[in-house]
Amino acid sequence: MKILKYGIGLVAAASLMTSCGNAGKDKSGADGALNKNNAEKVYVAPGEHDDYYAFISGGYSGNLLVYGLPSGRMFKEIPVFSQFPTNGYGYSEETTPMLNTSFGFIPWGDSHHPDISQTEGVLDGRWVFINENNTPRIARIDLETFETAEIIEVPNSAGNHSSSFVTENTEYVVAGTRFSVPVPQRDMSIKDYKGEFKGALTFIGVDQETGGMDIDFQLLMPGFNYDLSHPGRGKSHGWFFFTTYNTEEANSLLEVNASQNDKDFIAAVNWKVIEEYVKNGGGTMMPSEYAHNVYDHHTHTATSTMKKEVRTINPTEVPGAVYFLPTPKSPHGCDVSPDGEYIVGNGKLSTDLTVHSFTKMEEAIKNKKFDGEAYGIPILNFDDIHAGSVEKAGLGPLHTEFDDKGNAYTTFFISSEVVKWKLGTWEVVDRKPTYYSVGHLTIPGGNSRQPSGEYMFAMNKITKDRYLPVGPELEHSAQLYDISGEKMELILDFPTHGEPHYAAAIKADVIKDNSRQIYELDENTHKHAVKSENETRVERNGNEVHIYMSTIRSHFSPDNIEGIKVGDKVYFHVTNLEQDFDVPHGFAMIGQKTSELLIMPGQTRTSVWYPEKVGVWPFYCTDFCSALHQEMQGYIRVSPADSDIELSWSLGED
Ligand code: K7E
Ligand code: CUA
Repeated sequence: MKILKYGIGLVAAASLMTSCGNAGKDKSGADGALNKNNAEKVYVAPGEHDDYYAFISGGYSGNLLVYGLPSGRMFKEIPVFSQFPTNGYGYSEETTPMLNTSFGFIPWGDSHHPDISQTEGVLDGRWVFINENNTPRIARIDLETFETAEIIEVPNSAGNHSSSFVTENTEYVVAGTRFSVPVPQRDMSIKDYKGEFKGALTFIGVDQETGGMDIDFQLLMPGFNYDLSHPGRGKSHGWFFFTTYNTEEANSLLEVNASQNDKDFIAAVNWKVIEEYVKNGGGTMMPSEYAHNVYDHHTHTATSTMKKEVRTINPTEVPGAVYFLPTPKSPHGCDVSPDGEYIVGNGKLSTDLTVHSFTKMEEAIKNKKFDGEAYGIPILNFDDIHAGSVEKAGLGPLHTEFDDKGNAYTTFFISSEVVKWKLGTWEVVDRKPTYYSVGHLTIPGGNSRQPSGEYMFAMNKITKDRYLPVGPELEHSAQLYDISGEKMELILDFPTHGEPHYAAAIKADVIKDNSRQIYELDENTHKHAVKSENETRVERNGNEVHIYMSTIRSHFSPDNIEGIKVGDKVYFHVTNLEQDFDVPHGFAMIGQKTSELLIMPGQTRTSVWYPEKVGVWPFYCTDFCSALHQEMQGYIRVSPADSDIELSWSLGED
């Protein structure tokens, strides 16, 4: 008995290894080799800069990570949907409005797909957008400041997953719902899902001057799951494509019940037609509540506005707006080739990759060759639009990116590999293992007319033995491949943070010279800013005390404050008077129940403190800013609530 058990264990272990894609194999062989030549390819000498920025989703960290390629070095974590005590985002009075929603303040988010703004189908490096899946929102990050500039909530959506992809001129950033829900929300039986729930596809207009976002319209689609999306480009500009699964409209045990249909759909949406319809007054304004949060880098303050209605569109009322392209089976990724001709749908439960032809699709639509309809939306005939299939390419296909030479690269989760294949001939050119269980992959410019042909990196879901063990969970692992030759070459492993669902990457040259070094003190219009130490002061208004404080190497002004009482509400308004690149100061107060502040040169930040204990309490600078950083400190005297100690403050007096 014992021996038999042992035998089974071995078999199970062996099959686990294969499902992890050649685990442990090839580490020093030709395939996964890190020979000297490859090491040089990723070597960025001390003081030198990387060639690319990669913006890697932080997944359940809610944030966005900035990396350099080819080195794989992490440069910054940009807080987006989550509180970030490292710099006070979501804690300071100025930034908490960024996390406001129709559900109130939400401290956390689940970010998935960053996408960089485009002009004429080419990445322009103005902004990067990213979606929040859980409490549906889209954020815009300014690539001059590398700060979150705006967050808009998406109403009538749930599991904001087929997001946030931009059209060729950033006319729209598009957000599709993964979960269909009652629209508007109401109390009803879950069992009545079928035919009653709706899937909202939201088109958010982007102001080309300011980047400001506003929902133009929401398409209320049948109650499927809308998983991923990509814009048309070139000849298919004006269209947007969304993969669907659960066209069965099951509401329980989806792993079985949503895998019944042999084919689900890619929904092809002609947004130009809908735009016209809207221009002519089409659509219905629906009462709806959603937050719109905007950060102003002159006032250094965010404001949150609650919007009250949204324009909804019934797709059956707009002729030519939406068609369904049958696609095998529960597709995940939905990717469009650089020329806009091919739409790739990867059925997770199919071994073949399905490629649709945009030209054929247009032709079939023109000839009205339909194969029935679903909820009034015409279904095209699979054979009429099918460009070709990559057959038996691997197991569990997920996402596809493209290079500049007519090749496509698809990730396979189950067989744990990236497969390179040719557009048009559909032949497999190369395959390389990834370690392990790859999700998305990124080629710089992959979602544009001009992808790069230098690097591809795979973002893996499982890390296992790739790094030194650090307990039960490891950071996810990314792998960088040189794709300049016929065969892909693995050249670097690097850890990511959170879950790197997707990444957007761009040539560093496009953005690095625009990156801001300081905020001009002259342009600081924060209502509690001080422009010099002469303006620093303390004011009492009943129980509220406002401390107008400044920082400069290496002191706070004022640094001694008396007359604060238990029961007060104390506001620290701290302005950093520095006008030098990379000289922030920090501010931390003993016992304060919020994070520190990290204040950039020329910026003002506020935190609130409720003094609870009588005594003399210190505060200090948290960022080692100068040789005398340790001297950068101060004291606050807290007296009993009924004390009559006068408010006073000083700097450099005995
Ligand atoms: Cu992780 Cu794009 Cu959210 Cu696929 S998604 S893997
Ligand atoms: Cu200022 Cu340390």
